[in-house]
Amino acid sequence: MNPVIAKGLEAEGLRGIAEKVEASARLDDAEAAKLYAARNLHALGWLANRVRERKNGGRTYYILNRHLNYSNLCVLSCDFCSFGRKRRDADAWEYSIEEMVAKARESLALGITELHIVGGLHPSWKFDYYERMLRELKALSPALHLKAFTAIEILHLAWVGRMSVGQTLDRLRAAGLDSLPGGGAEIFSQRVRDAICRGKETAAEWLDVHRLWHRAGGRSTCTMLYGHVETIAERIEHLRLLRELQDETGGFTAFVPLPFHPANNALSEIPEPTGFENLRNLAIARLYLDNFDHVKCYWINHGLKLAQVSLSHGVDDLDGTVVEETIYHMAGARTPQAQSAEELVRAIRDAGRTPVLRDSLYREVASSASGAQGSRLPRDGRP
Ligand code: V47
Repeated sequence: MNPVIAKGLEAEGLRGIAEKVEASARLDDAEAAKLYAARNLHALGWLANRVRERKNGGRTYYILNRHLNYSNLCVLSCDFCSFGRKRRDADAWEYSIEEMVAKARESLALGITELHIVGGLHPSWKFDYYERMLRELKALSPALHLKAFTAIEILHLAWVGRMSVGQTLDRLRAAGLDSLPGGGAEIFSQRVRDAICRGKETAAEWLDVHRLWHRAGGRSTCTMLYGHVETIAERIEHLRLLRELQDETGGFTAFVPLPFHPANNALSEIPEPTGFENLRNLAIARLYLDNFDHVKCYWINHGLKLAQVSLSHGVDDLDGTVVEETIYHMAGARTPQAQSAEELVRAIRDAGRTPVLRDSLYREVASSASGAQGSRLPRDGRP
């Protein structure tokens, strides 16, 4: 081990943890708290990088995807959210299925393989609207992967359709649903939920949706929205609940931390997490979530430059081209809405990593040798 790192680990009292990491032993909550107390990011990043390289070598994944936020109308009013609107608001929107199909068709022609579809909890759409949405999008191409509806939306659709969650998932799968995105988890602690999203479904309900989906053979991602009113202990509890469900089902493909964005919401007096905070959070997630194959740094909410640095702090996935993003841009994100495949590949290569174009299940589509090959997205990623 590099003597500077060894000294840093020693000074932070992390030698025992480093030995466990080397032995691929599981870290407990007290050890996670010790990692969160450490201030030597260099040493933390080095440790997380050991795990990243053991699991994924130098490979760094990216995907040609498009996000589609079908409506910002929402029956909830979460304090952290800058996206949700009521009917009376001038900037509320709802896409018709024809508009969604047109957007998807444009992006499909440019090489995307995945649509990431999420929106508010719409006040009046019926269940069959969502089924028709999936069916008509799938009809564009059976190979187009539909990653759609957070667990919170699934619970809303179950309520709208007067069905059990299992029946809801079955119906949506039959209409074309391929996987679930990880949004809506926020922080699992009920104290925090009561403080920032009163009335939203509980941790147990969020976890149950993913459990049912995994048991039926489905895959999903999971998230943690951090950097607002939660304590470090509550972050660790959140990670523990995800790790426990992953032990049980193995259905999560990746963990995606979401740093809080404070603009235009009811928590805007809270400053956004710093770069240091974001990097150490990614590194600690990599160290603690030993049963996850992938940790994703979503470049939209971390910035591409920090995302690039994260590739040596535990991260092995940057998400994708995205094309159109509203949730973070309404909350003050200063990143572009889209990234070309060429820019992602350049960022990955410049960080000394090997770009791997992946599909939604982390199967390789084309790798470093071909770089951005396969994408016909122009340089700014937009159609
Ligand atoms: O569900 C909303 C969060 C999520 C804010 O699964 C906020 O691969 C920070 O889940 N500040 C949507 N976070 C984004 C999301 C996502 C993104 C990329 C990849 C994947 C994946 C999932 O963003 C919401 C909510 O949890 N969110 N508002 C905010 N102001």
